[in-house]
Order: sequence, then structure tokens, then C-alpha cells
Amino acid sequence: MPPPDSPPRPILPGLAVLALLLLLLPPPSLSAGGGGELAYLWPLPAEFTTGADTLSVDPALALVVGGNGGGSRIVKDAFDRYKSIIFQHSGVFSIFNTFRKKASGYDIGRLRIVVRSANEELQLGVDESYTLLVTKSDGKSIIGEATIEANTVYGALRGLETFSQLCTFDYSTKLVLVHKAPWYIRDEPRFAYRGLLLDTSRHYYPIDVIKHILDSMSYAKLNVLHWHIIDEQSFPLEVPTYPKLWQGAYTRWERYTVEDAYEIVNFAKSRGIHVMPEVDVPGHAESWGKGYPELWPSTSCREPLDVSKSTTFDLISGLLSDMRKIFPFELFHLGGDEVNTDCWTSTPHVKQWLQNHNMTSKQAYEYFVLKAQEIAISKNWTPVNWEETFNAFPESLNPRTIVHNWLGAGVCPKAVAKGFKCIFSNQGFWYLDHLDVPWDQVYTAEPLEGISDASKQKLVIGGEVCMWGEITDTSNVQQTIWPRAAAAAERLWSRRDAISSGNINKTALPRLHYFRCLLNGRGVAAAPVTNQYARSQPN
Ligand code: CP6
Repeated sequence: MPPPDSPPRPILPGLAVLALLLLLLPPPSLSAGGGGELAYLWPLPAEFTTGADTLSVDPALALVVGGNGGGSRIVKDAFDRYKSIIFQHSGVFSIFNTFRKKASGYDIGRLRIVVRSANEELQLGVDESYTLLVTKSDGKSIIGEATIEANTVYGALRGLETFSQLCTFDYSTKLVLVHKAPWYIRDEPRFAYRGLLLDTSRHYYPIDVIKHILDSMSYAKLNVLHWHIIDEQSFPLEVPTYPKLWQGAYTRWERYTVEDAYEIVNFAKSRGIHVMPEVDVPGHAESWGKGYPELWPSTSCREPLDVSKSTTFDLISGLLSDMRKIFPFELFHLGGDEVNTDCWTSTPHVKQWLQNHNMTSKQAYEYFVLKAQEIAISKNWTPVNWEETFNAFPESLNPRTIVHNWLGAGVCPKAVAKGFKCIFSNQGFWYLDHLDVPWDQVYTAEPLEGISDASKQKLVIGGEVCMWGEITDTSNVQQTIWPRAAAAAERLWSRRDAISSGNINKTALPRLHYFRCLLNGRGVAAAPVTNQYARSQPN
């Protein structure tokens, strides 16, 4: 008996099989393995070819820019950041090696970055594609060059990340080397939306910690920070129009000023990351009433927000107006999950209001969600809701709503069938607070599962891993996010066919081990991928 995964015995004569295989298979140089050996890149680029040269990179690597957008501050700053990452071993003593090498010359002395467009607007679907060429000097130029070409600065950022992953420090020569050159990489994301949820209500994270998380996201090419700012436990954000709202913070120090929020949005933009804020209504909002108790149905029954008062909606409108000035991203998350309406039916004045309006509590939930959506839309936002709103009233939900899956596998196929856009976050695989889910289950979760029609597949804008804050704070958040968020990041960036076939313990696991070490090397406290000690290593 052959082992179960061995190919079927040939039926056709050998030559015909070979001819058929040659027709069906992509050229080996374009395949994920680059002709057999793994390319230690994460996430895997769309297309690449490799060679057999080893090239040295000059520690004085110079940036040369071109194109209308080449002069961007974002590109220049990113080049400086990546240069210190690439040359982190270039201490005082390595200078001697630098002098020794200088006589013969480095293979790569310059990085040329061409950015075709000067438009730096960061919206969903922004062009993140790039090409990266790392090759020996062509003989014409005295200094060898690597080249990144992109349509936008955000494509250039992705290309810089990939370039940094090609550079390895060689401990015997103390040189930074690029193995397996020449490299030709052409890359673009599979999904436009590649998110991470961070919950700053259950535990507060200082802004430097959030910035560090943003940096680590950019290493895995994740591009949306879903900032679950507020929940029932705390309200940490300053809201100038309603200055008592942040009385709901844990302490006066565990707060974000308006300036802090700007700072986070700008920092994220410089890494090509959108910030999507969430204001979760009408449930998960108890902390709002610390400063404004009239938002509660009563002091003894505090959730959901009081649906019967117009002042509740005035406050939401004021809050969203203040937030509009901070958050330029077109998506705004309005929550809508886990709403228990018992307080509405048990509090006399709300109960009376329901009767006067001839509404059941379920209809009042719908009324609240739709009103909140209208407020967000009037401020030029596209509303996002957790899937309960779609499950409860799919017909009256605003058609522009983006449905955010979490409960099970089923909702995205149903939502896209009705023409809604969808974000995949199945809690069985992509909830990072579920510590028992191993990397491979994160990796193989597929956002397009159950959707075969190509026009419907397009409505799945991507997916998101969720780092709910009950079990994490500054002390353990990075090792809870990583490395499993990286498994989802490759699912969301790389081509489905390239990462869905073969044995992932051979095609993905060694690269993930390597990527998590790369995170550690960059100061990100990513946890071990598995309980294995022996790992295969590149070069
Ligand atoms: N908080 C909010 C949460 C969760 C949700 N919304 C949650 C529910 C179940 C699990 C994990 C998180 N903590 N606001 C659900 C979207 Cl298992």
C-alpha cells in the first residue's frame, strides 16, 4: 500500500504525463518554493524568482528616490527605520569589516525607491503593490542597487519590509548579506482589509505600547488597527463636546487625550495602517454613564444605553462629530453585538416608551442601531456592525453596512449573498484570546469558505484577528498577538493557491518560526510558535 498522500499511479504513459504536468504547473521559478527551497519571507509574496548569488549590502546604504511621490517624508523615514533594523549589528567593531570590505566594494550600495504617485491619501483599497529587484551591479553602474517600484508610498512601505526580510547578518564575516540573489519580486495583497482588533477598555495600553503594536503589524503587512476604544468597563477617550465621558476611565492616568489619538492615527499612517475606531452601541456602553448617568435606563440597570431619550442620540452625534476630526478612515465600527434588552423592558419609563411607540424590545434594538448608522453616515462614514445586527434584521440594515463576522462560519456567505460587504473574524480561529487555538488552525481559516461566486467573493473585503482585552495588558499583549496574528496575516496577504496546498508544516511552519524570531530580533515579544526546539534555518 502506498502512503495515503502519495500521488496516484500513472495511468497514461510516462511521457504524456510529463507533458501534461509541464502544461499544468506554473514555471518552478514562479512557485512558492522558488524552485524547491523555501524563501524565508512572511507573508509570501505573490510572485518571485530567486537565484544562487550572495550579495553584500553596504552599511552606508544610500536612499535614491524617483517618481512623483519619491520625495515623501513617509518613504524617507521608513528607509531610516529599516536601515537601523537591517544594520542592527553594525556596532563599533564592525566598522573594521566595513573598511576591509570597502576596498573591494559592496554589491548593493544604494536602494532606489520609485513612487509613481504623490497622493498619500490612505483609504481602503489603496494600491499596496510593489516590485522589488535585488541584483548584482549590471556593470554600468559603479555602485550596485536594489530597486523598489510602487504606485504609492504604501506600496513602497511593503516593499521595504520585504527587502529588510531578505537581508541577513552573517556572523562570520559580519556583513549584511542577501542570499539567493538575484531576487525579482512582484507583490500585492489578496485582501484590502487585514486587521487587528485592540481593546483598550478592558485594559489600558499606553500610547507607546500601541505604537509598538502598530510597528509589529507593519512587519506582517497587516493594515487596519480596529481600535475598540470603549466598552462597558472603561471610557478612556477625551471627548471635548462631552467632557464628562472620560470620567469613565479607570483612573485619570489611563486616558487618551485628543492629541494622543491624533498621534496614533499619524503614526499608523506612516506605517500604511488605517485606524478604524469603534463605538459599540447600544450594549457594551455602561462606562459612558459614569459621567452622564442619564444614559443608563436607571442606576440599578445600566445597559443597554437608554433608547427612550433623544439626548442619548444627541450625545452619540456629538461624540461622532468630535471623533470625525481625529479619524480620517472611511470605516467606522458601531458595534451592535451582545445586546441584552432586559433593562429596557424592566425600567418603567423605558417600558412606557416602548408601549407608546408600539415597539418590542427587539424592534427598539433595530431602531437604535439604524439611528446610530444614520448618524455615522451623515458624518460621511461607512458603518461597520458586528454580525448580530445582520442576523436580527438583514432587510432593514443600511445596504452600505459592512457586516463583521465573529459568531460562526456562516454569516459572510449569507451577507454577501444579500449584497453586503463582510469582514471575517470567526471566533473559533481568529479570536486571539482563545489561547488554545494553535497556529495551524489560525493559518487554515479561510475568509472565502462557502463563497464560490467570484462577484460575491469580492464583497469579502478581508479579515481581522481580535485581541480582546480581558486577559491582556501591556505585560503580555505582544506574546498573545504574535505569532498567531502572523498566521492570519499571510492568509490575508498571500495568494490562496500558494498557501492552501501541500503540507503547511513544510511550506509555512519553518518560515513562521523564522518570522517570529525576526519579530524577537526587532524587539517584539512574540511567543514560540510551537513547543519544538529544533528548527530549520535559512542559509
Ligand atoms: N466584547 C465585545 C467582547 C466580545 C465581543 N464584543 C467577545 C465575546 C465573546 C468572546 C470574546 C469576545 N469581549 N464588545 C463580541 C464581539 Cl469569546
